[in-house]
Amino acid sequence: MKLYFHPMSGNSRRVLLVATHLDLPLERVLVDLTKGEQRLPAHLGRNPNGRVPVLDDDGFVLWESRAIMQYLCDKTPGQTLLPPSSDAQGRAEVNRWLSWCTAHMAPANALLVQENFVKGLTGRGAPDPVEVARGEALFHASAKVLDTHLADRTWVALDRVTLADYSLAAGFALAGPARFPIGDYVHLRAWLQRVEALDAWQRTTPQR
Ligand SMILES: N[C@@H](CCC(=O)N[C@@H](CS)C(=O)NCC(=O)O)C(=O)O
Repeated sequence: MKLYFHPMSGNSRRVLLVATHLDLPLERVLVDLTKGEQRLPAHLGRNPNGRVPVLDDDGFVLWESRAIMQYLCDKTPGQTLLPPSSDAQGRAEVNRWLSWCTAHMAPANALLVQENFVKGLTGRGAPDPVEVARGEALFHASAKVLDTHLADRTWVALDRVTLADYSLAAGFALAGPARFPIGDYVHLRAWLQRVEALDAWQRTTPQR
């Protein structure tokens, strides 16, 4: 299986975390976002959205990071990151947080990453204070929900590491350089430290 990715992309990291956790070998193919390679015809042929990650499993091409995470689990007998459909409630619990990540936490993270990190990296000028304020307001609204949820639990869904943890934590990989206002969220920070201590996190940390 090939993964078209970029090392600083949180959406790519999400897939790498799951593949590493499941011990699935992925051939990594760099799409250099800083050079605009995601908009070249070759990549648009793989993903008309012009984004990474994209998985190619022997000609089956799949985009959208959380769909790829679930596909990798469904291909792996005995895995524990996503309950089987026979455990409807367990699976729904994980899917709840995957959907929430897509709809709420990830857009807040992405806005701050764009303004406070990507703009500088790609020479597109200073952060726009209006957009940063919008990103911070979105961030606080969602971080508060996650922090409260994590006050009395170790992992986001169920009693073990699941796709919910990897999906959400990947969005925090650039929390420092993108200046996420994370300081007050003690439960969220403690959970992030637990994820960062996992072997899959250590083995997918990009080398700068
Ligand atoms: N919803 C998509 C989002 C993918 C996405 O936004 N990827 C970013 C990198 S983290 C990208 O390719 N950006 C390129 C661009 O916007 O030109 C997913 O979960 O895979």
